[in-house]
Amino acid sequence: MTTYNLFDDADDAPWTETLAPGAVVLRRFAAADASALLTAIHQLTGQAPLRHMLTPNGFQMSVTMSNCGDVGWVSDRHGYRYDAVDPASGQPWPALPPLFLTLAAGAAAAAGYADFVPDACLINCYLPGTKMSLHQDRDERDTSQPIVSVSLGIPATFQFGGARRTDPSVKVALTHGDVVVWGGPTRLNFHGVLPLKPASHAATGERRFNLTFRKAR
Ligand code: MD6
Ligand code: FE
Repeated sequence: MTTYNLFDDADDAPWTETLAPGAVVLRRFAAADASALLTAIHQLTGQAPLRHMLTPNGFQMSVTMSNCGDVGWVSDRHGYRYDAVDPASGQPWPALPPLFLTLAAGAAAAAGYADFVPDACLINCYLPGTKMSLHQDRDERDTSQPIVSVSLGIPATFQFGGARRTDPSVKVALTHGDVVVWGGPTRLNFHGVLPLKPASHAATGERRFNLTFRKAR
């Protein structure tokens, strides 16, 4: 099993890779904030615990999820939606920490999307073997705004396709501190995460966290 050290991924200055017009990977963009982000994730998921949501078909997702922000992304037998309340507790989701807002706005600006003000952050936790099937992010009211997606911990292979499920896709390895910004002509492209390989990272153990920031409302 590969073990990733704290600074394996943080030595280089950030650089940008283009996936498609409108979609970029900002390599290591969040590396300097990683430990503060993980502290915040620990605190947020203490208030609104990570849980397996159900798909509308009744299958349990392999990735565990929580949210912070004005609204959170929820999936259950009724479908997918944004809800101001955590259905597990009946309480509002925790607020977006200021660091999350500045990081998301900074990443969006670096990708060419000015004035990004997210109102929702989905927190995903992957263990080795878990995955996210090919999907579109289309539950947000305002698809003129990009999505900012932060990867922390063990690596994952991100699959990025086209506007149709059957379009060819490219695979991109995402590691600790990488940020994907997704918008414009690719905002509704299909994408997913392949099953994670067993690995360990000094900052997260055998886990990958992904934060996806959206303007949902
Ligand atoms: C993940 N990400 O990286 C899952 N969606 O764990 C997503 O589903 C995603 O990274 C929209 C835009 C960027 C993403
Ligand atoms: Fe997505």
